[in-house]
Amino acid sequence: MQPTEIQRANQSYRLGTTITEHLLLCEDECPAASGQFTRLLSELIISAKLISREVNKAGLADILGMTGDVNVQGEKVLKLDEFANQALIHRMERSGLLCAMSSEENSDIINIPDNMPKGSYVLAFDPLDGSSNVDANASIGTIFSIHRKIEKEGLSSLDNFLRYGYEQVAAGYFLYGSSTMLVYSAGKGVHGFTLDPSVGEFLLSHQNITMPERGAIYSVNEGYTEYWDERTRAVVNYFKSSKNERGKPYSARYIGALVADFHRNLLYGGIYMYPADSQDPHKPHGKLRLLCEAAPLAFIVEQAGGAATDGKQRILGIKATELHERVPLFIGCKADVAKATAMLQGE
Ligand code: AHM
Ligand code: MG
Repeated sequence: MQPTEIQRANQSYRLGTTITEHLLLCEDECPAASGQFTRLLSELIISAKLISREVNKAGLADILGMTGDVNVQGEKVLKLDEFANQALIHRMERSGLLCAMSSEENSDIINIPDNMPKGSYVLAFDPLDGSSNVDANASIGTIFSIHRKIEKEGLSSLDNFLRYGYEQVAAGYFLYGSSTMLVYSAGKGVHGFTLDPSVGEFLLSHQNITMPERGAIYSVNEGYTEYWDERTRAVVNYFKSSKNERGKPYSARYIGALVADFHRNLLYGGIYMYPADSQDPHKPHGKLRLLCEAAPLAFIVEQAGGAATDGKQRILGIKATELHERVPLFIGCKADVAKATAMLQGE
């Protein structure tokens, strides 16, 4: 009898296909691969393990009074999001794999110092997405987007970031939840790995993740209803009053951490929405950043058979015009996103 997908996943997890083995296998299938991409992901993984370690003891540190500005040794204690940002910058700038970085936490591009070796990739990241959830012990994550450097005379570092999302060579996220996970795509499907703390390795736990055509969950912060335009309200009302494919109402689920809301919908099927707040002068284009949030998750969702739009166009078809550009985001199962887009267009 052939094993089911779940049996295969369990077996692969128990027998321990590590992320490194997985990446090396992928390299073997691509003769042009130089190993640089594998090294880049490995550096990200080490950074994420450090972040995961700090996230896991965040509550404890608080109880022990270690989250003030200065700890008992007189050392400055970093807030978790600052720690995550610095952990990533510190490792990645020494990796020799990048020509520049951009972080949600830094207003400008982070150039690789002159005394460090440079590489041919460009990295954008949100070091700790959903960090306002830390004190409540809810899931948070790190999102990353990787582009290849454009080899052309006279280009500025900024030109390497102001690109189309479809040009990404890979994207993914680390989720610090009940377990720590890595979900990534390099353009050949979406794969999930779970950190096994006893062996200190990410093991393949979710091979080839795919989304159903329609979901059963809608995720949006409805507290902002008064800021939305009529069409956006109609879209949310549609999901509240429709039945899913099993004839049941959609469920509302909203953690308030994009990466955690996205991950649940990726696995269970659903749509996440952060619309433009047309009545809120602070968020006319919504809240989420194109380069380090919307585009990498759009890359993943499309690889899993889903879709992502800003209500007018495919997120991956938007060319960024500024580093911290914000976009409305409707992301999830293909049919749900298509319905939302059609309604937003007045169809
Ligand atoms: P952050 O990157 O500063 O954490 O902000 C983005 C977060 C997303 O993770 C989440 O989906 C959203 O903000 C929640 O915003 P709101 O509280 O407005 O619903
Ligand atoms: Mg974020």
